[in-house]
Amino acid sequence: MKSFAILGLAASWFTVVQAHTLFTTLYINDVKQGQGDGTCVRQSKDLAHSNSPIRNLLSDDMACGVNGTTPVNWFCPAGAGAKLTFEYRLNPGQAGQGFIDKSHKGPVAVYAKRLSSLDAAAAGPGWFKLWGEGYDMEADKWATEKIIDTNGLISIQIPTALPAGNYLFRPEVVAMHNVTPEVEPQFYVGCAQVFVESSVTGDLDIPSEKSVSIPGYLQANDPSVSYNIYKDEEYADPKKPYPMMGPEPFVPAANSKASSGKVVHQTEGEIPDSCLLLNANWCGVEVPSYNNLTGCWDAVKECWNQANACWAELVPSGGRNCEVWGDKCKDLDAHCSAKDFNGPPAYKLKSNDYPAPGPIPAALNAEAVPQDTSSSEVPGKTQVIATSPVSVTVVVVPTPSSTLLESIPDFTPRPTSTTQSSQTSKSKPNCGGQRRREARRNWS
Ligand SMILES: [Cu+2]
Repeated sequence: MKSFAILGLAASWFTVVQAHTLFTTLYINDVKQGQGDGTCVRQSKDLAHSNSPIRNLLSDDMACGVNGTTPVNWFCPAGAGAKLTFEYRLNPGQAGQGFIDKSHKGPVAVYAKRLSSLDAAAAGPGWFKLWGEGYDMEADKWATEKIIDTNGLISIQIPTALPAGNYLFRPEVVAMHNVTPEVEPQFYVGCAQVFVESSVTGDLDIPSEKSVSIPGYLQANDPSVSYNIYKDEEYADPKKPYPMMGPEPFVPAANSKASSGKVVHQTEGEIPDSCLLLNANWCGVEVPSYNNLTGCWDAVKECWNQANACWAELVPSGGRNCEVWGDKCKDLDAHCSAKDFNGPPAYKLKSNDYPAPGPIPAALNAEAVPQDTSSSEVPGKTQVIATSPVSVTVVVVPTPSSTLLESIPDFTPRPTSTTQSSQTSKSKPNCGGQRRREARRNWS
């Protein structure tokens, strides 16, 4: 019964067939965040239309996509000057099928907003652009075509002078192919939740002309919105330059006075240490220890409860690790059903991750990051990551992570009877928090 219900759910995220796109996966310094996909990423809860565009310029969905005003559980930590990479997928639940249909030509940009709290509003004022590109007349390429070349991966560098705190980073892909006076472009936007760890503290002062409200920053009759790629570009002679959407990018200036000298670390919204396996923003935790059949059944029940919670939180990027978790529950299940109860089965959890669709590209805004010659702390754009005083290796699970969990040793000792003993009471089912915590310590 249970397996049947889960299979039904599992099938539903494969039904997206349109040639659109969705931001599913965040990388920090070339390392995929979390396991499965979608850790620290806000995705639509409408699985069947998850890669559909937003067309209403005045909708709150313009900020972080459908359901994007609701935060997800965690903020991924990134050091000052870290590289963020956003992976877009044509088919959100299946990697490697491309970025977007090639007919979908238009500009690409990345915006950011500092949040005053974990659940501060995404929609509204406070957004600024980090980088953007429209139509490159010299190369005769739209920004979307360049992102097709990088397999749907868009990288930017976090400006080194950005004060520490919680941020939304918002990639924006726009398709202009349908634009007419009556039809607005298609917007494919999403948000990554990131805590920027930095020794720079204090206010973020964005010049008013570079600080925008989303929605509100674009109007239907803006030249950037109503541009007709066929009339103005393909069939015009000479071609009409594309006026880029939105404000000019903002790069906060380095200010040595703003640096406290001490790196501010994350204190809320972190991925808990107790997480054994992640799928997007769900995590499985250790089930209670047991040493008899009753306890075994309780552990199985708890295991399935967690698996059901994983499926209930299913995101468009899929539930591959919900399956992994459910498979482990099946192991437990079979074990309890055994004629001779033999204690918990061996512990083996292996995250089921897609590899990146291609090499992680360089940051597109690299040359916009200013050099600060007055401070030795921020040595300049090419060295920022390597010599930053901020640790940028605060990473939950490297990718591909498939071997890491597997390498965690099996649980021992296995109890051989149902009687209480000091040895058997230490035995746990297949979900071992301590070992995972140790493993994570070793990785960082
Ligand atoms: Cu489309």
